[in-house]
Amino acid sequence: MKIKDIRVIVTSPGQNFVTVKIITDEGIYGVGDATLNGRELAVATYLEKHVVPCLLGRDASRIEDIWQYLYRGGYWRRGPVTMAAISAIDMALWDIKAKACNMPLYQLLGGASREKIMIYTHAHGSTIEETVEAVVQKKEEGFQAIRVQCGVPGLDRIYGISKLNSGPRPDGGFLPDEDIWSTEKYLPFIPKVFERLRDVLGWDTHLLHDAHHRLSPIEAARLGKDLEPYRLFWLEDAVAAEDQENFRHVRNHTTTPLAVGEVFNSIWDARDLIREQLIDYIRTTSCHAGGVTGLRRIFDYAAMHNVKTGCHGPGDVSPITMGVNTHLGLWVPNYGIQEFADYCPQVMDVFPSTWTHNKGFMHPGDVPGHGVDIDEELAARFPYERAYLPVNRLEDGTLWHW
Ligand code: EZ4
Ligand code: CO
Repeated sequence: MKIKDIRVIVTSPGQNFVTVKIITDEGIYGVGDATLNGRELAVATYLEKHVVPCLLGRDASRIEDIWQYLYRGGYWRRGPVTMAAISAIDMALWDIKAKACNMPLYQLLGGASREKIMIYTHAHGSTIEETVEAVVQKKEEGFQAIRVQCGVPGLDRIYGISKLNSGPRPDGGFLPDEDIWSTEKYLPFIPKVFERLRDVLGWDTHLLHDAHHRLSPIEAARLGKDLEPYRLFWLEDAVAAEDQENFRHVRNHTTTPLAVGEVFNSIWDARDLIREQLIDYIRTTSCHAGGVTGLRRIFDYAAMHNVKTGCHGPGDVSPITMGVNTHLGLWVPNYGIQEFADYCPQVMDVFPSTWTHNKGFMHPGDVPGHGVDIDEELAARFPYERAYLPVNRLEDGTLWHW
């Protein structure tokens, strides 16, 4: 089965998504997600100009060889743009292989280890009471795990959830919005949010929190300690993790479980964290860390070291990534949880999907392949719009982590 054509499709049904569609000479096709929020066109160009020409005519069944060809063979290894491109090709090839075998992807991986996978949703508010209300509502919808973010008094935005842009520029595009941050205001406040939540909810709901890389190791250690009484499911991105050593400091001081990895794009980013058991959950996701092939390798390595999975699943990765992650989650022995931010109906119309969610759990469906497709005609009606994640500054103007 030879690769006959590869299309790179950029569409913006409310959010920019980059999709790869690989078509074989036998008529079977597969799709993969190459979305990299705020840098979409870099990946699309990388694919169109540098990857697609090398793959036309190749045997679509040789997934591992193509992965190595693009990773080792490209000489310039890793990096978010390269790895998003490799991820999308890999997902599309696994989709093709599973369709050719007439099996859902999870069967090829080794079959289901569970009936359904637990997901967590998001809830936030600008005050504690608003936040409590939002969390209670998600609980009533049936979610057993909820990520909670709350506005900090004195800061005008709820951090870590913004998708806003600064408004249209004269050319119709957008530039990054700017947030303001104060660790001094945040640190003493956040434990109060969880204290109140435990008072209202009791102990049978999993609560998660995302610090979005904003703390120093000793600040994160303090937060982890202060949150211990409220038994979080995890504290996410407590510190920036370019330096994996940062996590050792946090780990030494707290029993609050730690999760990191949404910005990682290879097993090397997480090697020390996993090998030394400095984290509890690895958050790499299929469209950024090498597709099925990349994640499978990271997850097996994590399993040897008591680290569970907790894939990134925000609204700015496409439903294809959600589908692939759900197959991986149904199979992987060391499953932890899957983030699920959900999509607006318009996005789901562009990406018809067999995965379903119900009362806090997902299933990938049982059609051959990974079960997610793209409606190209509909996608063409939503052209790319330049958009960015916000940037973040301290109150004195210093550029900070977003
Ligand atoms: O900032 O998806 O856990 N989820 C998150 C997300 C990420 C965005 C980055 O594109 O932290 O909101
Ligand atoms: Co996060």
